[in-house]
Amino acid sequence: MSTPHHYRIASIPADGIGIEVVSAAIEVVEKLSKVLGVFTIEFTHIPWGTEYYKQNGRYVSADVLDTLRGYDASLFGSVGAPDVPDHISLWGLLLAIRGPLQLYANVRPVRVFPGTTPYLRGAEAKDIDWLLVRENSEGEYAGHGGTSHIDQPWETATEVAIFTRVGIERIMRFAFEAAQRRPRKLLTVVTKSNSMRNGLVLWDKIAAEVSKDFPDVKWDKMLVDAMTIRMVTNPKSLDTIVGTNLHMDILSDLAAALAGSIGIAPSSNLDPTRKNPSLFEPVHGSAFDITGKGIANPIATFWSAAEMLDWLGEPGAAKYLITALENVCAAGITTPDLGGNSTTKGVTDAVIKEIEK
Ligand code: GGG
Repeated sequence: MSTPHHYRIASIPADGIGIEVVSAAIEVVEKLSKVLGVFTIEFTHIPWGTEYYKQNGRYVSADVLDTLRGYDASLFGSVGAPDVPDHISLWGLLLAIRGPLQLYANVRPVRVFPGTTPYLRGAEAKDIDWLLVRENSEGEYAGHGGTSHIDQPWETATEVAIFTRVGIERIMRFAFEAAQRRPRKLLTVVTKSNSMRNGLVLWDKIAAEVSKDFPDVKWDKMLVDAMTIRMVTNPKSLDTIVGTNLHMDILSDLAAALAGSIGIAPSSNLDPTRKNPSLFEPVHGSAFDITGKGIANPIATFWSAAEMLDWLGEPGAAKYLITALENVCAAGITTPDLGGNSTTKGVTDAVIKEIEK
């Protein structure tokens, strides 16, 4: 018998409900490792987040990248606190990791879980089964821009959207490959290349170039405004979707809501070259309105942990975990965001029981 592979994971719960759902996910993954016996796993707590910021004046330690490079992957919770401006917390933590570590592909699968109803008039569960691919290092999130004439009547702020051939080409190729692996082999490229006449025209141009290498993938283009209508009125026509950092940040929240709840939506921040460790996190934020109430939905983080195991080379364990999650949801053991009356602990215990079966 071969020795089980050992994985070292940085756990960064950070803020709000992130702390509750990451600790639940660690419990679940450790149980999975014991029951299956095919891998071992060790989580190391990294205390970055708003409390760290209040004590140290920064959200992450100075050696943030070297620290993360010491692990096989990171499991992240959520960032944001009521008493710190959102742009300080987001740039201090998540964006201090994604860009510099070149985690350029943010992958967000969206489908309707058993026991969950799509939030879409007339839609059936099978109508929503999408793979959203968000460019994760460029656009308005590249960090270019500034403010001048502060507090003057002519105060000016710029947010420069940066798009490079290298950046667009690598995400486009990633998206075509992802679409090619899925049964329908269908890709929609989202831009706004009518009003954004430089960067997003380059997106259209590179999409057409890259498509030549994927003759078996059927692809089309959509402007982001029209795309919101298509997602609501014709969800069946979509499969894999790729777009810019900002557009897909917005569309992935819409997609998660249409599928039933952002509480189940997972996300992988990948470096497809595998030079840097990837980071996995629920799509949702810190949700201070429900923090401490014990009702945060842990499914998005469990599903993100399953995506992490798959990425690390444990597809069997990932599938086993997803099946356990589906069975628990199908049995109606869900938190209030899905219409249930269970708690974070109730769902976690039920998933653990399902894993032990
Ligand atoms: N777990 C994800 C999280 O904390 N999100 C907070 C947020 O504001 N995210 C924006 C983004 O994903 O770019």
